[in-house]
Amino acid sequence: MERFHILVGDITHSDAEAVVNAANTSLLGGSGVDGAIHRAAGPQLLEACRRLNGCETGQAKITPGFRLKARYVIHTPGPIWQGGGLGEPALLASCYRSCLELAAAYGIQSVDFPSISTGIYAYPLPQAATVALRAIMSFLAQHDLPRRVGMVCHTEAAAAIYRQTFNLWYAEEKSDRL
Ligand code: AR6
Repeated sequence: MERFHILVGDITHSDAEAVVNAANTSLLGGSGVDGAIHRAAGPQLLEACRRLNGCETGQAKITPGFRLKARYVIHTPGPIWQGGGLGEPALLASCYRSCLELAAAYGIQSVDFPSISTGIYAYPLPQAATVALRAIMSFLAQHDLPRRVGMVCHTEAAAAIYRQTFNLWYAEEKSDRL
Protein backbone atom coordinates (compact mmCIF):
# COMPACT_ATOMS: atom_id res chain seq x y z
CA MET A 1 0.00 0.00 0.00
CA GLU A 2 1.31 3.42 -0.86
CA ARG A 3 1.71 5.66 2.15
CA PHE A 4 1.22 8.97 0.34
CA HIS A 5 -1.56 10.08 -2.00
CA ILE A 6 -2.79 13.27 -3.64
CA LEU A 7 -6.52 13.81 -4.05
CA VAL A 8 -9.07 16.47 -4.89
CA GLY A 9 -11.86 17.30 -2.48
CA ASP A 10 -13.12 19.00 0.63
CA ILE A 11 -10.98 18.08 3.63
CA THR A 12 -13.98 18.37 5.99
CA HIS A 13 -15.23 15.12 4.38
CA SER A 14 -11.96 13.30 4.99
CA ASP A 15 -12.08 9.89 6.63
CA ALA A 16 -8.49 10.13 7.86
CA GLU A 17 -7.97 9.83 11.61
CA ALA A 18 -6.65 13.42 11.71
CA VAL A 19 -7.11 16.40 9.42
CA VAL A 20 -4.78 19.39 9.40
CA ASN A 21 -6.16 22.91 9.64
CA ALA A 22 -4.31 25.79 7.90
CA ALA A 23 -4.94 28.12 10.82
CA ASN A 24 -3.64 31.50 11.99
CA THR A 25 -1.59 32.11 15.13
CA SER A 26 -4.68 32.97 17.23
CA LEU A 27 -6.21 29.54 16.49
CA LEU A 28 -9.58 31.26 16.81
CA GLY A 29 -10.85 30.50 13.32
CA GLY A 30 -10.86 32.36 10.04
CA SER A 31 -11.97 31.84 6.47
CA GLY A 32 -10.74 29.36 3.84
CA VAL A 33 -10.15 25.83 5.04
CA ASP A 34 -10.05 27.06 8.66
CA GLY A 35 -13.61 28.38 8.39
CA ALA A 36 -14.80 25.21 6.68
CA ILE A 37 -13.28 22.99 9.39
CA HIS A 38 -14.78 25.07 12.21
CA ARG A 39 -18.23 25.06 10.56
CA ALA A 40 -18.15 21.31 10.05
CA ALA A 41 -16.71 20.48 13.49
CA GLY A 42 -19.16 22.72 15.34
CA PRO A 43 -18.74 25.31 18.12
CA GLN A 44 -16.94 22.96 20.50
CA LEU A 45 -13.88 23.21 18.27
CA LEU A 46 -13.59 26.95 18.93
CA GLU A 47 -13.97 26.32 22.67
CA ALA A 48 -11.15 23.77 22.55
CA CYS A 49 -8.99 26.14 20.49
CA ARG A 50 -9.47 28.96 23.00
CA ARG A 51 -7.79 26.81 25.64
CA LEU A 52 -4.65 26.39 23.50
CA ASN A 53 -3.50 30.04 23.79
CA GLY A 54 -2.58 30.35 20.14
CA CYS A 55 0.26 28.74 18.23
CA GLU A 56 3.44 30.05 16.62
CA THR A 57 3.89 29.98 12.86
CA GLY A 58 5.43 26.66 11.86
CA GLN A 59 4.31 24.86 15.04
CA ALA A 60 1.21 22.67 15.57
CA LYS A 61 -1.39 21.94 18.25
CA ILE A 62 -4.06 19.23 18.41
CA THR A 63 -7.75 19.12 19.38
CA PRO A 64 -10.53 16.58 19.00
CA GLY A 65 -12.44 16.68 15.70
CA PHE A 66 -15.88 16.93 17.39
CA ARG A 67 -18.52 16.63 14.62
CA LEU A 68 -15.97 15.82 11.93
CA LYS A 69 -15.44 12.23 10.85
CA ALA A 70 -11.79 12.82 11.74
CA ARG A 71 -11.02 12.02 15.38
CA TYR A 72 -8.48 14.87 15.60
CA VAL A 73 -7.75 18.27 14.09
CA ILE A 74 -4.11 19.32 14.01
CA HIS A 75 -3.89 23.11 13.74
CA THR A 76 -0.87 24.77 12.17
CA PRO A 77 -0.38 28.43 11.21
CA GLY A 78 1.55 28.60 7.95
CA PRO A 79 3.79 31.51 6.93
CA ILE A 80 2.36 34.51 5.10
CA TRP A 81 4.18 34.79 1.75
CA GLN A 82 6.28 37.93 1.65
CA GLY A 83 8.51 37.16 -1.33
CA GLY A 84 10.27 34.09 0.03
CA GLY A 85 13.24 35.79 1.67
CA LEU A 86 11.87 35.89 5.20
CA GLY A 87 12.18 32.23 6.07
CA GLU A 88 8.89 31.17 4.50
CA PRO A 89 10.19 27.84 3.09
CA ALA A 90 11.67 26.74 6.42
CA LEU A 91 8.50 27.77 8.27
CA LEU A 92 6.27 25.93 5.80
CA ALA A 93 8.41 22.78 6.05
CA SER A 94 8.20 23.10 9.83
CA CYS A 95 4.37 23.15 9.64
CA TYR A 96 4.28 19.79 7.86
CA ARG A 97 6.96 18.27 10.11
CA SER A 98 5.34 19.53 13.33
CA CYS A 99 1.94 18.12 12.31
CA LEU A 100 3.46 14.75 11.45
CA GLU A 101 5.46 14.65 14.71
CA LEU A 102 2.31 15.37 16.68
CA ALA A 103 0.39 12.72 14.74
CA ALA A 104 3.11 10.14 15.41
CA ALA A 105 3.18 11.06 19.12
CA TYR A 106 -0.60 10.46 19.32
CA GLY A 107 -0.31 7.13 17.50
CA ILE A 108 -2.38 8.47 14.61
CA GLN A 109 -2.53 6.14 11.62
CA SER A 110 -3.70 8.51 8.87
CA VAL A 111 -3.49 12.27 8.30
CA ASP A 112 -4.91 14.47 5.55
CA PHE A 113 -3.32 17.86 4.84
CA PRO A 114 -4.71 20.84 2.96
CA SER A 115 -2.26 22.89 0.91
CA ILE A 116 -1.03 25.09 3.78
CA SER A 117 -0.43 28.82 3.10
CA THR A 118 -1.45 28.69 -0.57
CA GLY A 119 -4.79 30.50 -0.20
CA ILE A 120 -5.16 33.68 1.82
CA TYR A 121 -1.46 33.52 2.81
CA ALA A 122 -0.53 33.63 -0.92
CA TYR A 123 2.41 31.19 -0.95
CA PRO A 124 2.95 30.35 -4.65
CA LEU A 125 1.60 26.86 -5.26
CA PRO A 126 4.55 25.29 -7.16
CA GLN A 127 7.03 26.39 -4.49
CA ALA A 128 4.69 25.35 -1.68
CA ALA A 129 4.19 21.93 -3.29
CA THR A 130 7.95 21.34 -3.45
CA VAL A 131 8.40 22.26 0.23
CA ALA A 132 5.34 20.24 1.33
CA LEU A 133 6.28 17.08 -0.55
CA ARG A 134 9.92 17.16 0.57
CA ALA A 135 8.87 17.58 4.20
CA ILE A 136 6.25 14.82 4.03
CA MET A 137 8.35 12.33 2.08
CA SER A 138 11.41 12.77 4.26
CA PHE A 139 9.30 12.30 7.39
CA LEU A 140 7.68 9.14 6.01
CA ALA A 141 11.07 7.73 5.07
CA GLN A 142 12.16 8.01 8.71
CA HIS A 143 8.99 7.14 10.65
CA ASP A 144 6.45 4.31 10.71
CA LEU A 145 3.58 6.58 11.83
CA PRO A 146 1.41 7.94 10.40
CA ARG A 147 0.96 4.98 8.08
CA ARG A 148 -0.91 7.08 5.50
CA VAL A 149 -0.70 10.74 4.51
CA GLY A 150 -2.99 12.51 2.04
CA MET A 151 -2.67 15.89 0.38
CA VAL A 152 -6.26 17.04 -0.17
CA CYS A 153 -6.32 19.73 -2.86
CA HIS A 154 -9.41 21.84 -3.21
CA THR A 155 -9.15 22.07 -6.99
CA GLU A 156 -8.04 19.79 -9.78
CA ALA A 157 -5.57 22.52 -10.87
CA ALA A 158 -3.86 22.46 -7.47
CA ALA A 159 -3.77 18.66 -7.47
CA ALA A 160 -2.16 18.71 -10.91
CA ILE A 161 0.66 20.88 -9.57
CA TYR A 162 1.19 18.57 -6.60
CA ARG A 163 1.19 15.51 -8.87
CA GLN A 164 3.63 17.11 -11.27
CA THR A 165 5.96 18.08 -8.43
CA PHE A 166 5.66 14.62 -6.90
CA ASN A 167 6.46 12.94 -10.21
CA LEU A 168 9.45 15.19 -10.71
CA TRP A 169 11.05 14.39 -7.37
CA TYR A 170 9.68 11.15 -6.03
CA ALA A 171 8.29 8.83 -8.68
CA GLU A 172 11.37 6.57 -8.73
CA GLU A 173 11.94 6.61 -4.99
CA LYS A 174 8.25 5.93 -4.38
CA SER A 175 8.37 2.59 -6.15
CA ASP A 176 11.58 1.65 -4.31
CA ARG A 177 10.77 2.63 -0.78
CA LEU A 178 7.11 3.24 -0.07
N1 AR6 B 1 -10.76 21.51 1.71
C1 AR6 B 1 -9.52 21.45 1.22
N2 AR6 B 1 -8.81 22.54 0.85
C2 AR6 B 1 -9.40 23.74 1.00
C3 AR6 B 1 -10.71 23.91 1.53
C4 AR6 B 1 -11.40 22.72 1.89
N3 AR6 B 1 -12.63 22.75 2.40
N4 AR6 B 1 -11.01 25.23 1.54
C5 AR6 B 1 -9.93 25.88 1.05
N5 AR6 B 1 -8.97 24.99 0.71
P1 AR6 B 1 -6.47 28.95 3.07
P2 AR6 B 1 -3.85 29.77 4.15
C6 AR6 B 1 -7.62 25.23 0.16
O1 AR6 B 1 -6.72 30.34 2.59
O2 AR6 B 1 -3.41 30.24 2.83
C7 AR6 B 1 -7.68 31.53 7.27
O3 AR6 B 1 -8.46 32.68 7.45
C8 AR6 B 1 -7.39 26.52 -0.59
O4 AR6 B 1 -7.80 26.39 -1.93
O5 AR6 B 1 -7.58 28.22 3.71
O6 AR6 B 1 -2.92 28.90 4.97
C9 AR6 B 1 -6.82 31.24 8.49
O7 AR6 B 1 -7.48 31.55 9.70
C10 AR6 B 1 -5.88 26.64 -0.48
O8 AR6 B 1 -5.22 25.91 -1.51
O9 AR6 B 1 -5.23 28.93 4.13
C11 AR6 B 1 -5.63 32.11 8.27
O10 AR6 B 1 -5.88 33.42 8.67
C12 AR6 B 1 -5.55 25.98 0.85
O11 AR6 B 1 -6.74 25.30 1.26
C13 AR6 B 1 -5.43 32.07 6.77
O12 AR6 B 1 -6.73 31.80 6.23
C14 AR6 B 1 -5.16 26.95 1.94
O13 AR6 B 1 -5.92 28.14 1.82
C15 AR6 B 1 -4.50 30.94 6.37
O14 AR6 B 1 -4.24 31.05 5.00
